[in-house]
Amino acid sequence: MYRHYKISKIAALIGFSAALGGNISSALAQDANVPRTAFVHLFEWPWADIATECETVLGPKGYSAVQVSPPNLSIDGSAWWTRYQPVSYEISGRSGDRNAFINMVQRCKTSGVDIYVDAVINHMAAWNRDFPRVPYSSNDFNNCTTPINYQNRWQVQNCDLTGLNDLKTGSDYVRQKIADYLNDMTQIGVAGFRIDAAKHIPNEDIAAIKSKLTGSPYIFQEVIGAYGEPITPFEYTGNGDVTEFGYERAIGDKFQNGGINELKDLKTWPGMLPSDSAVVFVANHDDERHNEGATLTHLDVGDLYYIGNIFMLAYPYGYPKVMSGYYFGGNFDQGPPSSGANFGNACGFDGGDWVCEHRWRGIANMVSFRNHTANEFMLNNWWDDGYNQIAFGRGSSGFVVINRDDNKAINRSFQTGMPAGEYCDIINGNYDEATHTCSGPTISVNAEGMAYFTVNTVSASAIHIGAKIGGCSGSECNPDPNPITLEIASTAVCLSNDQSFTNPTVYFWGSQPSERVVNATWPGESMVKKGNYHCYDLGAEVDAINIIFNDNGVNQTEDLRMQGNHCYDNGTWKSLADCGFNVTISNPSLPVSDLAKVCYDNNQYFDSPTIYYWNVVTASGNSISDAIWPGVSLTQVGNQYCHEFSESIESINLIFSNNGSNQTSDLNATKQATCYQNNTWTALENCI
Ligand code: AAO
Repeated sequence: MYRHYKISKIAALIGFSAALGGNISSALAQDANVPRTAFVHLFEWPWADIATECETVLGPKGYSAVQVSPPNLSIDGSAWWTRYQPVSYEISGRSGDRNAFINMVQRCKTSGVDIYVDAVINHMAAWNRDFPRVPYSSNDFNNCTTPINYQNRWQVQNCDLTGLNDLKTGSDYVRQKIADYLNDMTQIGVAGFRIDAAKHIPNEDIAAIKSKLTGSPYIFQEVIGAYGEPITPFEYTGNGDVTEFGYERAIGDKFQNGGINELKDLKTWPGMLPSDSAVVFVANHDDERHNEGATLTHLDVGDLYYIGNIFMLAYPYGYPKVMSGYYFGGNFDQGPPSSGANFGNACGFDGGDWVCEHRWRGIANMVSFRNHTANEFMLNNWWDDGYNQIAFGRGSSGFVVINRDDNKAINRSFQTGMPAGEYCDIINGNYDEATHTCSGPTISVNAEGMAYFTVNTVSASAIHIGAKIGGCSGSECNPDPNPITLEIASTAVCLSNDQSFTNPTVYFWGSQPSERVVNATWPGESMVKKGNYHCYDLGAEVDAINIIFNDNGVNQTEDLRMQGNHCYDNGTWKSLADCGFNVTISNPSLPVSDLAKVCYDNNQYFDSPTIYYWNVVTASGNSISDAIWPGVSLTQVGNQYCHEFSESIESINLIFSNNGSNQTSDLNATKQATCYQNNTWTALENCI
C-alpha cells in the first residue's frame, strides 16, 4: 500500500568511516538508480551532526531517511524524555534552532536522505493547561486524568498518558493547529512523520488531521500492539504504516533465548501486520531502556544485537528502522552527550559516547544488501540446522548466512540462487562501488549457484549482486522482479540439481494411493527448468511416491521417497513454497483432507477462536448442517487455527469469532483458497 522506495537524486563521491571495531574505507555513493529501503533513528542527535552524517555516511551507504528527535520546543531539563513534553510548535530545542534544522533538511535531501520528524501531537507537557505559544487553553484538552487501563479503549484515547495533557484531537481547532505544525515542516522539506503515541489518538482523528496536510508526507504511527488490548495496530493501517512491536519481541526472544530457525515464517505469524504496512525494528529508544531483557539492545553481551540487525535487514518483511543511540550506563533518564558524534564527541568504537549502530560495518552494508535485493522481496533457498543456524536467499540478488550458535561454526556449501562469480562478503569487508573491489574476504559462487561459507559463532556472512567483484553485468544487475514466484502445480516434483545433471530426469513408482500415478519407465520423465529448479508435474496428488532423480539414465540419486514435501533441494525435501514457488492447486484429485480444512491466522488475537458456518457446499453433494452460533472451536496447526470438515468442501459461508464476542465480517471461502490470512483468502498450501 505504501511505497518505501526512494531513488537518490545525486551520487556524490565521499569518503567515510564505516566500521565495527574501527576499520576505515571509502566508497562511492550508492548508485542513484538503486532504491533506498531502510532508515535510521538518530536518537537525540544534533541537527548539525545529522547533516554531516547524511553527507558522509547515510547517503553513501544507501539509507532512505533519518527519524529525528522531536524538533519543537519542550520543557527544560536534561532527561531525554523532556522532548516528549511539548510546550509549543516552534522549532527550537536541544538539537538546534530552526535555521540549523532547515540546513539539515536541505543537506540531507541533497545527499539522497529524507528527514522524518517525531511528531508529538497526542498531548502537551504535564503542567497546567495553558500553552499560549500555540495557543491552547483548557478547552482544548480532554478531562480524564485517571491512570490509563489499557484494557479500556476509551481511557487509552481520552485520559492523560502518564500525566501528559491529552489534546482533544476530536476538535477541529486542535486538528488545524497540529496540521499547521506538520505543514510547516513539510514546507521546509521534511518528508515524513512518526506519530508518537498514536494508539492514544482515535484513528479517525489521525485521518482528519491527515486530510488537512499539504503534500503527501510518509506517515508511520506508533501503536504498541499487545495481547488482550482492544486497540490494535490494524485499525491504523488506513492512515499509513504502523510500528510492528511483535517483530521486535520475536527477534528479542529468538536471538536471546535460541531457536532463530523459527523466524523463517515470522512475517506470517498470527497478529503480524501485512509487510507493506509494517515498520520493523530490533529495538527502539523506549525499549532499549525499559524493556531490556525482552528487547535485543546494544547492551547485550556479544554480537547478538549486531546479527539481529543483520537478520532484520535481510529478511523480506516491513520497512526496517535501525536504532542508533548513546551509552547511558544504566541511567534510564540520562540525556545525550553534550556534543554530537561529528562535532566534539565520537562513536563508541572510536572511543566516544555515541553507540552509532548505523555505522557498524555489517549493519551499514546490509542496508545496501536490502536496497540491492529490493526487486526480489521474497525468501528462497532457506536452510537451517533446526535451531540457531540459518541461511536464506533473496531471489538471485542476495544470500545471507547467520550463525547464532555459541559453540558451532558453519562450514558448508549452500545453494545461493545467485549468478556465478566472486562476491564481497559485506559483513566482513567493504565493497568499493568505484573499483568493484572488496577490502575483506570474498565468496565464490559456481555455475550451479553453490557457494562455500565459513561463519564463526555469533556472526554472519552476506553477499549481494551490488557487491560483485568486477561489477555485475547485464540482466543479473536488474534481475526479474519475480523470478521464482513462478507458478507451479501442487502436483509437481522439483529438483535443485546440485549434482549438475545435464538432462535432469525423474523416475517414479509405487504411488500411494496405489496407481494414482502410473509408474514411469526408466530413466523416467524429463524435467523442465523453472528458476533455479527443474520440475515435472506428476498430474495427481499423492500421499507418497518413490523417486530416483537421474541424468537421463547416467548418474542417479539413491532411492528416495517423496512424502508431503515435493521439492528436493540440495539433499533435503522441502515444500514447493519453501523453494520459492507460488503453488497453484489445479488438480481435482486432491486428497479429501486437503480441501476439507478451513484455517484462520487469528490476527485479532482471539483467546478462543471459533468458526461459525452456513451454506456449506460439499464436493459429493452431501449436506453439512449449519453450525450453531458461535460455532466450533478451531485447533491450532502451526501458525494457523483450523477446522477440518468430514469431507471435501466446494464453498462455505463463515464467521470467525472469539467464541461469540469479537468477530470478523461475513466471509465466503471456496475450495481454491480456504486459509484466511492477513484478511485475505489464500490456498492452504501457501498458508501453513
Ligand atoms: C515522563 C516521566 C513520567 C511522568 C511523565 C509526565 O518519565 O514518570 O509521569 O513524564 O510528567 C517518554 C518517556 C516517558 C516520559 C514521557 C514524557 O518514555 O517516561 O514520561 O516521554 O516526558 C505507552 C504508550 C506509548 C509510549 C510509551 C512510553 O502507548 O505511546 O507508553 N511511547 C511514546 C514514546 C515515548 C514517550 C511518549 C510516547 C510520550 O515512544 O518515548 O514517553 O510522548 C504497554 C502498552 C503500551 C504502553 C506501555 C508503557 O506496553 O501496551 O501502549 O506504551 O505499556 O506504558 C511489553 C508488553 C506491552 C507493554 C510493554 C511496556 O511489550 O507486551 O503491552 O511491554 O514496555
